[in-house]
Amino acid sequence: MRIDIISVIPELMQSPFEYSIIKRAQDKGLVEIHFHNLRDYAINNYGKIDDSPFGGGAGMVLMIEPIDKCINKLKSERNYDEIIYMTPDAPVLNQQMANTLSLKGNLIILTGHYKGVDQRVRDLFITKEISIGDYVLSGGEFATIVLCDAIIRLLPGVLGDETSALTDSFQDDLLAPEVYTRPAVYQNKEVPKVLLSGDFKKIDEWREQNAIERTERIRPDLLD
Ligand code: 6GU
Repeated sequence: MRIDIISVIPELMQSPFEYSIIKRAQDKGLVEIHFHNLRDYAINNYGKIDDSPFGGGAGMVLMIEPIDKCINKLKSERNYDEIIYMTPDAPVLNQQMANTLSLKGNLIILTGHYKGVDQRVRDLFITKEISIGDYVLSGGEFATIVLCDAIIRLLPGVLGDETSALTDSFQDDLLAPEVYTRPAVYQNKEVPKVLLSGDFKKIDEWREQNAIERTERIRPDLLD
């Protein structure tokens, strides 16, 4: 997979890709991440990429020309499966969407900033719009990192144990069951006995039941 990320502040997004699972995925050649600074596609020598909204109002709007130039340069080099715009006024990311996107080859992610982008960018270039939840961030950069992480960890070969992504919370619309490790007793708090029993059929049943109970208590909406 190849992901091209277009942003006004690509620096803000670099370090999360330099550690742990996401770093290893790149080192193994399973994903390539390319950052593009929108400023490099500015319409003048002063680096202009935004302007005030027609009709008035607060904030600046990202202009269409720099985004057009950047997206079209990328599209002239390869085909893209999706051109995604990160914005709070969009469908909210869930595991199903991450699963679907993890099957794609080439993605562009346009990261919004300021008051957003000229609507014609969305109409002309964007194939999918994604929010990461019902709250407002100052820019789409952190949302972009969240989306990339959710996708990359699903790529075959990224997680050591192939089953571990399948047992995540949400893969079957249930929260993950509780987990425990040593010591078996801590300040009089005991690990559920079944987990120490060595009876794997019983353990699987307990985990399934625990997942259902936790989902009913914490996220009943998932069971609707
Ligand atoms: Cl994608 N962008 C911003 N700015 N805020 C958000 C978001 C995205 N998703 C939730 N809040």
